[in-house]
Amino acid sequence: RSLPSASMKTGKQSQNKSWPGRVLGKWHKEKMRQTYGLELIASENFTSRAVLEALGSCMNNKYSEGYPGQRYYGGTEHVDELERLCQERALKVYGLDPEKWGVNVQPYSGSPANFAIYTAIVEPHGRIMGLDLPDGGHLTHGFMTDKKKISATSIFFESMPYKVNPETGYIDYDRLEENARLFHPRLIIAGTSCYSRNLDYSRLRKIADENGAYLLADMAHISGLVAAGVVPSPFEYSDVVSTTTHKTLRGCRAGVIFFRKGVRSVDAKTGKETVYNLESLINQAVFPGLQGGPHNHAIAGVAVALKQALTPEFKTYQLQVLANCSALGATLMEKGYKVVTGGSDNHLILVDLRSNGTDGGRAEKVLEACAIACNKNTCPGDKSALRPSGLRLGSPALTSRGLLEDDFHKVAEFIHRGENMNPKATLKEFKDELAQNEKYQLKINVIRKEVEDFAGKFPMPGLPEL
Ligand SMILES: *Cc1c(COP(=O)(O)O)cnc(C)c1O
Ligand SMILES: *[C@@H]1O[C@H](CO)[C@@H](O)[C@H](O)[C@H]1NC(C)=O
Ligand SMILES: *[C@@H]1O[C@H](CO)[C@@H](O)[C@H](O)[C@H]1NC(C)=O
Ligand SMILES: CC(=O)N[C@H]1CO[C@H](CO)[C@@H](O)[C@@H]1O
Ligand SMILES: CC(=O)N[C@H]1CO[C@H](CO)[C@@H](O)[C@@H]1O
Repeated sequence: RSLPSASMKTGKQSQNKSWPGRVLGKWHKEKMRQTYGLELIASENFTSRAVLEALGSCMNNKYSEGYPGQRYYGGTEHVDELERLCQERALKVYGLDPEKWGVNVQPYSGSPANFAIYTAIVEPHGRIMGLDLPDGGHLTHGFMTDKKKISATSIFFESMPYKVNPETGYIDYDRLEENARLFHPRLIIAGTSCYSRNLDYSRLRKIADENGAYLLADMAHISGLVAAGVVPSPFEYSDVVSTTTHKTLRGCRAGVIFFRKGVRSVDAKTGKETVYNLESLINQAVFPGLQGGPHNHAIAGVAVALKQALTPEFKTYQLQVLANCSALGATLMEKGYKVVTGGSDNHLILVDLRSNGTDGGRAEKVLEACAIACNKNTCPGDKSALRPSGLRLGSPALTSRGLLEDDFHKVAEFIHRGENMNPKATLKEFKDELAQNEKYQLKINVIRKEVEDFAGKFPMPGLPEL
């Protein structure tokens, strides 16, 4: 490997003159960071060369407002074919019958997909219930604080969050059930960004039914695991399913919405059938409701990623993601760290650092200095969302680089060494220390160098020449 080490102090670029000019541009340093760092951010992954080629293709150039067969532009015969192929593959990956499920592959990303669903099936200021952000939910599930409505999903819709039990870290379904009876939501959202356990979809379905609410499963984080059949699928219980395509699914950045078709319910007394009309509501909400021209290059990238998701290698990968995640959690617990809920059913763990006299913010920074990327996260029971006490660690990205269980033991070792360099100081004091104290810098750099040497041994998927 001839790539230079991405030194933290200088961030020096490659001086290799024969390297194509474009890589001396802005993203060269980012490439170095990705190649020589340990990527443990649970929502990230390394997509494939084929997906990146699709993204960089001429599909980027084409305007095609509308849907296949009904466009507002000419010259769309090939993008029509592409979008139909992407739809077919999306249904196939999740084993869905096209008579019962439809799909929209145009959302630009996960957040716009969710907003489109709300505008489609919840009237303005209608009520939604999602897992609270500090408890592992997503911003777009109606996040607000006591001072301010933060997400547009809490400004344009009325949000009442549900929570995890602060003692156990598991979702408090009983309380959700009680609150739903009082709040009468139009929509319940089952989906998480930082929750290491499987969701009880059947319980959520029951709560939704009791209130005549729709159930939306936002499987953004776990859609690759669901595709491989290694975690429970939400489809059986949901009316609508949304996902991103760039997390465990390992495609490019985009969003997809699945919706039910056909009979929604049958009246027990009269036998009268109610049918879903989600197809037109959701398609219209995406375009022309919220978006203009679809990103055809992204749809191409998603179609490629979905094809890859149908391979046996993809299933092997997802099983390894689970195995590596539990190996990481097990090693950290052996070292005495507290892992929320005591483990994981999926690709991520949440480490509670409160007993360590530190917090997630400082831990994130010290690990960043050691070339380990992860993110701070609130833990169940945290008093302030501004000073989260946990660290979210995920296995998908490093598993894509070929790390196996033993390698993850080493990753845990690096985390532990980095963590032990975490001074009992404020974030600002720590940053000053890092900037000014040479002895401290040297100690950190020893770890960083070892991390870079270790990470550099694993090939980086994608376009190595770019
Ligand atoms: C990541 C995520 C999203 C949003 O995805 P973006 O592509 O970042 O907009 C939505 N919901 C959940 C649960 C997520 O984890
Ligand atoms: C410089 O870049 C070229 C082009 O990718 C590569 O083949 C070569 O090995 C690099 N040389 C050094 C010294 O890094
Ligand atoms: C954090 O906790 C672990 C496990 O008890 C311990 O090994 C480590 O030294 C602690 N680190 C700090 C900075 O307290
Ligand atoms: C070990 C492993 O899963 N390797 C895969 C990593 O991801 C790329 C695509 O992003 C695949 O091509 C590799 O097979
Ligand atoms: C602790 C743990 O879950 N270890 C697993 C790690 O991954 C391998 C598969 O590669 C499993 O066999 C282990 O059980």
